[in-house]
Amino acid sequence: MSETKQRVLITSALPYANGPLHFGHIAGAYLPGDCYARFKRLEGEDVLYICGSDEYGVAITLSAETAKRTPKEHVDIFHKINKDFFDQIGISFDHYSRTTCDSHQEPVYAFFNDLLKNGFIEERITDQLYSEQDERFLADRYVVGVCPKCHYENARGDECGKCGTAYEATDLLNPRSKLTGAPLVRRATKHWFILLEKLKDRLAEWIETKKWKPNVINFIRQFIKDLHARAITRDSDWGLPVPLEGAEGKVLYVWFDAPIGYISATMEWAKLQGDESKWKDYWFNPETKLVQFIGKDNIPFHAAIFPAMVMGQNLPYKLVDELPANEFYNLDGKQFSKSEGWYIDLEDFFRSYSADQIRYTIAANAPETQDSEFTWKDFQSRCNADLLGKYGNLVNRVMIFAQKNCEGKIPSPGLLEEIDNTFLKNIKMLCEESREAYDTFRLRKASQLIMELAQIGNTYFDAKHPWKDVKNPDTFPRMETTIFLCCECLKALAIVSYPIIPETASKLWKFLGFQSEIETIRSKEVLSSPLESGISLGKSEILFRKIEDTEIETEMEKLKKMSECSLKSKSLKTKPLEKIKEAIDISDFQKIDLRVGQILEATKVPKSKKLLQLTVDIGTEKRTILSGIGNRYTPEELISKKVLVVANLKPALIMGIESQGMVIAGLGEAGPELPDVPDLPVGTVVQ
Ligand code: B3M
Ligand code: ZN
Repeated sequence: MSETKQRVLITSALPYANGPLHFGHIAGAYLPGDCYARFKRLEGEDVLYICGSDEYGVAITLSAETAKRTPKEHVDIFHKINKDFFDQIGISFDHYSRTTCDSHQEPVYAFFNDLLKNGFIEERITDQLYSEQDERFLADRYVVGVCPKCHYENARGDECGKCGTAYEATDLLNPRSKLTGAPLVRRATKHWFILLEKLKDRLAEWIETKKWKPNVINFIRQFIKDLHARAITRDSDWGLPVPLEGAEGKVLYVWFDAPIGYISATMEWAKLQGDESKWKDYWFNPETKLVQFIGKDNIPFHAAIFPAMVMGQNLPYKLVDELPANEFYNLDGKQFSKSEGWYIDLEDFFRSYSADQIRYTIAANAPETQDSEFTWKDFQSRCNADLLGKYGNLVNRVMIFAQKNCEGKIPSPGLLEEIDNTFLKNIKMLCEESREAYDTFRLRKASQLIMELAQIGNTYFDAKHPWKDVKNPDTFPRMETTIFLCCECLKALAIVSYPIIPETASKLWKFLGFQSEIETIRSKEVLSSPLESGISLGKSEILFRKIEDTEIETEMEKLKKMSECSLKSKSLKTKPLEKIKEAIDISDFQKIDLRVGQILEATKVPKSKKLLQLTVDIGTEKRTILSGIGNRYTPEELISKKVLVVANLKPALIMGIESQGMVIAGLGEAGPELPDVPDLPVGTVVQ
């Protein structure tokens, strides 16, 4: 039978090799990618599942610097740690590469040169953020500041962690160094820009052909409308050097080279297969289905910027067909964070629990349409109530019964009653529904269907009471029919659950007496042909152990302690908080006239280190106010900033200038910090 196989090229976002991965990452881009790859392999498609470490960029140099390592030492460590973690949790990449691999530079330079030749890359002199204190330009990740869009205080230099807006570091308000807190100034330097606006129309047309999640499409539509030129080079010595003369000290921006990492990883895979050009069968084949699994924070680059890069170069690379983007998966309400002690020690975890237990827990609660979270209680109940109580229970009772009463073989079915036919029909229906769920990236649904399948098996077993039938020669054949159909149900269960809990499904497959490995079968064929009677069943064992309440309490206690310890060690580093001052009457408070003002002018007060003379519009009038914030803010960055002003403070003469009020500030790590009031109009009375 000659079947045409569909080529399916699957990728998961290339994780930065700058820190250990955790279950949050697994839930976003890796478990969903792996389940899809496993599902498609069983469907008999020609699957290639590619990933690798993202090793360039300032995210790496920054954490290497903090860890006092060279970037290369740093990525070598985390590439290995992350690769091992993927193995441990059963992510079945066909190849896991890294962007520092030999095959990477060539396709990246080809992209760059084509885009340059085709007029999509342009050299420009622009202002970049420069630290006078460190005497160097600081790339985006070294910069923090106020988001220009939502005014989030601690926005990163490349995109806002709160509202998700992507921008240039120079767009940030009040930019400062992430490492030292030093204020940054703008300074002119040369960089290369990709002229994304030239590809806007093509992108806009292309995106309308996609049937992705509405939130992705809506976000991208807007994103494309706002597309503008973006710098694709950085001042750094870690990264691929810009392949042009006069570009010393400049490297390609990590988001320019990283998505090409999917291609170079495939090239490396082909080389390892001994067929150097085999990667073209996937990337240059219009029939290939390219499915890219990512977390929601990576949407703009996969849905607009990288596709634009592909459109602007000359080779016939595939554009992404499906972009399953997932929301975030947290740990008990907060993001996983090693530095805050809010994480699960993976070594400990895998000593006590299995990969399938965590895979199932994540899948059953996958962050598909909204953020979701891991809690120890939920983990316990998924493992005990579902995996053990439904799945394990069915397998166990059928296997034990068949060993004892059917000579350890698959019995022959007799005449089918209505209950049997209904059971078969329901098995078939659930298999079809689960196919549909996997095919449309709905792991929550697929997990539910697995348990439904196990449950109809349990209900059927109870309803047919084979333990009674076995005792009477007249009903003995009826018992055999029951067990035969229960084995059919187990076969379907193994296939349907394999993408999510592959280790367990493989065991179950062997219990049923199959000699083949489950990953090599064709699900359609196996599901449409009945089991062979008389085949000896394999030796079965308990699939899941019960997780006791005491274990979960210990885990929860451990998590609490780790986070308290890290809080304590943090607060030791910062100074103790001041005591609350003596109580005052509301009338005392109401005497203070607090208003929102906007700084119109700012100049240094001669001979003073920290005093700035500000002209502040407080709605009713303009005031001259002196403020001791000159160590923390440059005059330029204060222009148009909104501030809180004590408007009825008696004027005071400071260094010969009359100050007509006071600007409110709190003492932060880097000096006095102005509280942010972006959303209140000038003149608003604050009370
Ligand atoms: N390394 C960002 C991230 O890990 C980035 C993804 C690259 S995919 C080409 O979130
Ligand atoms: Zn924002």
